[in-house]
Amino acid sequence: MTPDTNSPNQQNQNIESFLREDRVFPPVEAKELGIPKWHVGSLEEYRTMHARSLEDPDGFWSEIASELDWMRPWDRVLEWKAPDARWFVGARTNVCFNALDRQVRGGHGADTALVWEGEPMPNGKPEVRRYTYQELLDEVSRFANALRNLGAKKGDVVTIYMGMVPELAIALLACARIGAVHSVVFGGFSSQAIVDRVVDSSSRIIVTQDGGWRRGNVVPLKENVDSACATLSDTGRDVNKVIVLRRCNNSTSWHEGRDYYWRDIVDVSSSHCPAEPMEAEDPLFLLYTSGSTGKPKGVIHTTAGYMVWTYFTARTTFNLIPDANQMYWCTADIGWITGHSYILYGILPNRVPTLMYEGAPDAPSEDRFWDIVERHQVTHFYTAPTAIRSFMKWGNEHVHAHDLSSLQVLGTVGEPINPEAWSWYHRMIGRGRCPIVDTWWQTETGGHMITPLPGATPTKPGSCTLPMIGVHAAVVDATTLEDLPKGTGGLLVIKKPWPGMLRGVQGDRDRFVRTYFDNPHGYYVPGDGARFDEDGYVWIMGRVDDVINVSGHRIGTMEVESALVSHPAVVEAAVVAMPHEIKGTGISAFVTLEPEYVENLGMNAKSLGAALRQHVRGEIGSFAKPDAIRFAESLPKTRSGKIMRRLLRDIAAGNQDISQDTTTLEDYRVLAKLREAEEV
Ligand code: 6R9
Repeated sequence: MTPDTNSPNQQNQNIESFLREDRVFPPVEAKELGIPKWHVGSLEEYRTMHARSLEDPDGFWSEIASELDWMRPWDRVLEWKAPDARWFVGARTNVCFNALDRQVRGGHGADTALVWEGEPMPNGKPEVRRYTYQELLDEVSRFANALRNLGAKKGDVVTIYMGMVPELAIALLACARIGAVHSVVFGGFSSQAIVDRVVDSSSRIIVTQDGGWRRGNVVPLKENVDSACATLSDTGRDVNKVIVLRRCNNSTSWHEGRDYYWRDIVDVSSSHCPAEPMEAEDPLFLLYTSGSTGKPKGVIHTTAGYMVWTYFTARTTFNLIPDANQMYWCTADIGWITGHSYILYGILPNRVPTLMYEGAPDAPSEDRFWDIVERHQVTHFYTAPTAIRSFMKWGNEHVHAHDLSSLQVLGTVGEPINPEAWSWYHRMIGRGRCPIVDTWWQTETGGHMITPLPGATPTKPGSCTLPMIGVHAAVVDATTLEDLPKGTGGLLVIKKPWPGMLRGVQGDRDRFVRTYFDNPHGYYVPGDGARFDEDGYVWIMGRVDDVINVSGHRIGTMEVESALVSHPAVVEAAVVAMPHEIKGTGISAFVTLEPEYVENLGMNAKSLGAALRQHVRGEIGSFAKPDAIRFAESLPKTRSGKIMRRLLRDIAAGNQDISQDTTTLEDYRVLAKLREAEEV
């Protein structure tokens, strides 16, 4: 029997697991899990491959790339002039071709490519759609032709703002097919976020839905697009075409000549659409992500390197094997990089079916995920630590109600996983046997950078273990950039280029160079702190910049601050991270108010707090709402006027004893007042 974490001893077990972070879980035999083989079957094999990938990148990546289909071979594997890397120089290929046509041509057109499950359960039954590679190819080709008929050309940016429906996957692949650059805006973002991204990328076409399902409610996607378009048109940035998929049948307004129903344009389009031969370094997509300053930046990924990197990392990290009855499920939204790389681009070329689920993990009940695992016989389950902490809280009975014995490999991504959550995942979901791959990577890295390999790497709860094959990771001193000895925390850097690395920031060369490569060696600097332990295992210590990682979603403190300050009541705002039981990290805001709001604050603090949260939701999206707000007379600042965030972090965390150096504080009273301020 699996031990029960909800037992009265849970408290002790938790403490114990904290103290026992040195536990090591060796890999299990592939046979024991019903897997034909491990691609990388021992630590030694991993080390050999890792060494070779760094010593002979040309030879190594040529071999991997040769497994895929090319319309023209490369002349050179890599050209590197920091910070610019060009991979597979001279080659032509198409990512959509490698995801779909390749499988159809290989005689696998009738195999399952994509399984989709909707959130609502009409009459208690799940709504499931299955696409074979041939069917998906037909749908993608139709939509690609429809896009072309509406004027989309190679190089045009197509904005996609949808829920998790199969047509979202189809839209991305169709863009890739014709060489249009997709820019997916997560469906949880506000209309203002759409405006910012459309303007920054000069996009003229938006693909959306009438509405998206979320916990039984309709998210008004088309309405948000309409108000974004209205704002855009006020500034003379008209969006020419809006394609609308019907999903919820909610009523929406209609703009004749601009709006088109998905079905109307797809049904009249041919399913014949040859894949556009793309240059290796042609952009594949933009994906906006938060940074420490200003507006989110559009990370640019290109064609060949990203394709090879996601294909290789997906296969190696998850041990994907075609024809082995695998069913791979990543619970992320395609609106984030995890969905781009590990629902679609990395999985489809590996010819393992990918499962997509539309809704929330607790809709209609808290066992929904386990119900899906059981019914679809899921073998690979990839999720975020935040989700795992929610499952723990919801109780083990939801897990016990289902047979999860199909599971082979478990994964986590997005934030550090605490050892208790790791242990629970391992015991309750993995039956104490399934390997857990804790994958560290970023929007900018395209794919996994530091991760265990399930058949090779002994795991330690809380460590993302060893650098991926092809990755030269180091921990250096932030000022000298010298390698630090094992055990010492410092700045994580990647010393050499890898195929999936970002190639730029949309429209901002300077920001690209400054943010990631601001050092004489051309090291890539991800913005995370880390340390190596005595076995060379990496322990991520969190962001070193002003980025907060909430439930695995990156949010810039500046973004939330500017959203708050744009509210009429707010004079000044400072936003810091605070510990949060489920989200890992929450958002804590300190706000000073206009005088007329200060007067009646006593009575209205709660409602003003609610209004500010609503305002942030409108400016960015629901997930950026502060968890705690404190109203203050003033904020602690240095003599040069810098807000002292470290002090605020201490107050937000509820640390009573603030022992940090406060001698530069302009006004000591400010601190005392802040500590007394009530949290709303
Ligand atoms: C894929 C993704 C990237 C940031 C990254 C780091 C944090 C991601 C992690 C992790 C510890 C892991 N992060 N995976 N921290 N362990 N396994 O999440 O991309 O949204 O760009 O976030 O997330 O801080 O810098 P992205």
